[in-house]
Amino acid sequence: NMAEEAKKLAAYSAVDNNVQNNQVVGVGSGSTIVYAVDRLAERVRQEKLNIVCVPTSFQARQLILQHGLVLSDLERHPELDVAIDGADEVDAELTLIKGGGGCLTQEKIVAGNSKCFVVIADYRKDSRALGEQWKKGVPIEVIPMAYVPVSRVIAKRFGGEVNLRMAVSKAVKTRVRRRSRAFAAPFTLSVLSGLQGPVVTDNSNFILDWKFEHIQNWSEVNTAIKMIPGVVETGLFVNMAERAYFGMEDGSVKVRK
Ligand code: DER
Repeated sequence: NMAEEAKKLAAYSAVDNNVQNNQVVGVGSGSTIVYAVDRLAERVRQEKLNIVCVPTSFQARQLILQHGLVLSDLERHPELDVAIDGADEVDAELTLIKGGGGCLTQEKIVAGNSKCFVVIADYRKDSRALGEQWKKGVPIEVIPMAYVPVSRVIAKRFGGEVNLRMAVSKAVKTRVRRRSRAFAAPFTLSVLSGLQGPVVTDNSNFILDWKFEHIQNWSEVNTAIKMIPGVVETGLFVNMAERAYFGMEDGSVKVRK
């Protein structure tokens, strides 16, 4: 569909214009990055590129391994040449909301230790101001024992609504065909497990989603939230992205610097 095609356009353009031989590449998380890893693997094969990849989540680690790319880490490569990652929303100043997929902490660490941080996204993330299109709020990773006081402090000091992100497991449908003649039709056993407690991150923490009401000074808010005892990281990436590649509906790629 159009959004997936747009993700692929952005991902291919970013990889083709920002990855060279003998580089250490940070690999983000989410769905757009999958196209970037596809293109990275294709280029490694075609051009015999010698690159190593540092993941930002278990998901990214699996993508790297599944594509036969060389896996590395920050112990061996504390400084990366380029990091490529998605975003939930990008504003005119290249401030990002990230963490829709719950990987914001390792993503910010990798992005923060890269010489160049490049964002890839489809047109739905291309906003003037944060909150225009992304309505799920700013993700904030917190130490589990502190999620209630942290939620209260944020709501009190900055307004809006703060929710603990809950895991929803999909219904499991198992078609069990009954032996007896009486029940010729297949008997479907569906187990709807519903809410299964809070989402737990790769770092064994919880995620709060802060639905802010007004545009803020994101740099000040990011720092203030980061200082609240119990906060591990915020999904506000301020002054970090070098440029953003947007795949557009008309098949073009828009670059914001
Ligand atoms: O959770 C994350 O930070 C992801 O990178 C997210 O911001 C983008 O995910 P998407 O590419 O699936 O939209």
